[in-house]
Amino acid sequence: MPAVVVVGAQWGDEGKGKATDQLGSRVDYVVKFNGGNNAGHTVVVGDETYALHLLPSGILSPGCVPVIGNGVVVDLEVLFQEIDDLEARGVDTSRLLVSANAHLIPPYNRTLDKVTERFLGKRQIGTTGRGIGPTYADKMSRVGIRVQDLFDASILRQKVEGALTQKNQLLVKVFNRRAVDVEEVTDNLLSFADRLRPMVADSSRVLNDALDEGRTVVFEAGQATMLDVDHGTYPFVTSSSATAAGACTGSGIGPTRIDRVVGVIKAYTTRVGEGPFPTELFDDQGEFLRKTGGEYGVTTGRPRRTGWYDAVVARYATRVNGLTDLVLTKLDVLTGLEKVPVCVAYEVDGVRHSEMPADQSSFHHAVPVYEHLDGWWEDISGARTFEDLPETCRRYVLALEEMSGTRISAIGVGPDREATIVRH
Ligand code: 2SA
Ligand code: GDP
Ligand code: MG
Repeated sequence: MPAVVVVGAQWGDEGKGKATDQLGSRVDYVVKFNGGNNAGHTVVVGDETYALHLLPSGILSPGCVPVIGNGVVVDLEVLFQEIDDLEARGVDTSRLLVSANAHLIPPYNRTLDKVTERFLGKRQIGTTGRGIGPTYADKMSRVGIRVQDLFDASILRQKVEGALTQKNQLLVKVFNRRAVDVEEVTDNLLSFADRLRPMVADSSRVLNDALDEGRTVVFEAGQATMLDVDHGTYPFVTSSSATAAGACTGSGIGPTRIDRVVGVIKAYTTRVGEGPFPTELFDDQGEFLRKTGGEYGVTTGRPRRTGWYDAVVARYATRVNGLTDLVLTKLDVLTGLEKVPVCVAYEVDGVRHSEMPADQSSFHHAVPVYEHLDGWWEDISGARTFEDLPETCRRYVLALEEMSGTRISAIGVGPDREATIVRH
């Protein structure tokens, strides 16, 4: 399996961190290709629980080279804090590579993210407030600051000045804030340069060479399909390409190099932040999923919105990512339900849609059509083969597989690395 892309098939927090970490022991490179420290991946290794935000999950596998690709936005303060925290716990982070073309999140973009949200009022996106949106906006507007700019103080100062010409107008005149000082920002960014320098690489070249040598590379997406800036529930999305195609632009490899695209999908659905969510629950069952599944944001601690599995979303994710297989996670959370509803289609103004409606208003008004599958009571957390699962549980998995249009190659039955069933 030389080049494998791992993406979220719903609205995030499907357990991509665990899925990537599991592959990590058999791979040479793990590449983060989009997003920044808005991501939150919890990985449980034995008695230790790690919450990763900016670093790729491969950082936890000895022998695997973690790479921050050019498509990532990097907050240097967070990067070094995360490195220090892991080192203090005995994790070796010395192999980390950072693309020279990755963009930096300057402190003023964190401020802008938060004040913009406040000004949006009812139209808020519910961002993580980490400066992600403003930094990708800068990249597209060509006023972004890149990793390589840190190594030429004069260029860096010019670029910060260029960006602040517009932003200070906005901050002062619209948001009633004080203007940001060019020298202060430049000095802050430069203070990280010496520590960053040894990690900086031409990551596109490193990865293409590695693939030429037959090495295995995993490309790990942050966020998920339904939060992708092009294919998600725009404008309630993140600002990067979280679908499989993002692995190419975000790391500098061509699409012909990719051998496998794994979609990670929960046995139910969650979403953090605002935006449409057809199968959302507002009752005790929603609370049951939140409590049992521990559905709280890894980065912000926000309670996640919860709902049933949505096969329309699964089929859509299969299509826009070209999934080769699905990893179904958190099946154990559903134990103890008499019936498990699964959304098989939507009804919009009396019309049945079995595929994702192409227009946003229909999706906002979509009413789920449910099939009620039989539940199971047995504790499944010790199951290690498909046959270990109770019959109704097996039928649930096979029904999801049939509805979602892709083979389910692995099933998560608990947070631990070992709590996984691999189907051959
Ligand atoms: P942003 O900050 O600009 O990327 O926010 C835009 C939308 O994207 C959503 N988003 C996420 N959704 C789920 N999980 C994410 N990571 C953290 C986690 C989230 C947390 O793993 O738990 O801790 O709250 C993540 N990151 C961004 C966000 O909610 C907005 O809807
Ligand atoms: P990510 O953003 O997709 O990496 O996912 P998060 O780490 O934000 O959220 C997934 C959570 O589910 C984490 O706390 C994982 O430890 C946990 N998890 C992953 N797979 C399973 C599983 O199969 N069962 C249970 N119970 N928890 C799981
Ligand atoms: Mg997460």
